[in-house]
Amino acid sequence: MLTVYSNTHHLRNATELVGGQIVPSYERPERAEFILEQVKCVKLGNIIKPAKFDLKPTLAIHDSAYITFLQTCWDEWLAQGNKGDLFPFIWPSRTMPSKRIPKHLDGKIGYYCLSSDTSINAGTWAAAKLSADVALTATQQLTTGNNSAFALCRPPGHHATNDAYGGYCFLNNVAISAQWLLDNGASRVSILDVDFHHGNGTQSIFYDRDDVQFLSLHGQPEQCFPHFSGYADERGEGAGLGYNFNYPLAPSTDYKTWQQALDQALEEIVNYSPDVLLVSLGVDTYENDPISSFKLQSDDFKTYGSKISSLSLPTVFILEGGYAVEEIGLNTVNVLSSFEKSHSCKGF
Ligand code: SS9
Ligand code: ZN
Repeated sequence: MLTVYSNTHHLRNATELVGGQIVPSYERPERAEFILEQVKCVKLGNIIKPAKFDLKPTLAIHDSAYITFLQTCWDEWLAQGNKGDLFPFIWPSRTMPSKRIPKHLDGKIGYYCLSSDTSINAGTWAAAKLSADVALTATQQLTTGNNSAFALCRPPGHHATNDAYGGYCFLNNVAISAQWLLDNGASRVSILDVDFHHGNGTQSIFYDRDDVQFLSLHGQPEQCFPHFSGYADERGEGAGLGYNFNYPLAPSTDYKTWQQALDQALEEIVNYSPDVLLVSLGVDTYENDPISSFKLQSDDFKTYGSKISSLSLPTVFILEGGYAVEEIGLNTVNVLSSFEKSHSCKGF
């Protein structure tokens, strides 16, 4: 399987508010380095650099004022005389809804941000844009004779909505890729999100559409981030009703139970019969993940990699979360290499 990678992800290296202290974020450069090392170690396949895309595919998913905000907020923060990373501190709320977009940075950032775990600093916008380019380049491979590819990208994307960032995500890489496919010959795309956290951003972007089917296995929102979406009764709306599938699972779910949910999701994908499958590949379902609580073991990632390959669909894996950095390479590549071992399909 081909991997798309660029070391410019290093531009994203920020802090996080953990336990009342500002510390290096769990979403750190080492994550991608450990995965790259393992991709090379098992000889997964060629490693190519991302192509450069203009903003068109990004603006097909994201609000243009939101993109302008991401491009300019760091300079605005510096111009105010600040030195540290940029965090939000006030949000619209139930009694104070966001009818207007504030002009002051303090207000704007609350408007465009959904969680305070994600700070912004100098390289953030450039890295987020490059991460989307990595995902798009991997996706583009399906139109040039490859039947699978891996986007080794960071920062991740699945929590980012049309106009909000958070959960370490700025641009929704998988959503941008799905839209690119629809604009380049696909009629139906399925997105399977196996990250521990609910892909709230991806869900919200395609909630009223029937050309993208979204399925997510995740920790139940009563207990797990992002807390305000991911319930099983969120099935889509309007034309999208019946095309959104959530499988919320108890915090300490083991592989056996997780796989039962995966089997249900795979059945729905077969019923939908998409042209392409995109996998939001987060390996924070691992038993030793520092911020998640499922109990998957390293070999379980192999088992589900070959299950996904049994769909026989052109497939792009797009990296999302996974924070046990020492084992992130093994777990990620276990999915990819066992997928590859049994995968065959008609080209897209
Ligand atoms: C709050 C932690 C919030 C959650 C980040 C979600 C990871 C995305 N104690 N951070 S894959
Ligand atoms: Zn996650």
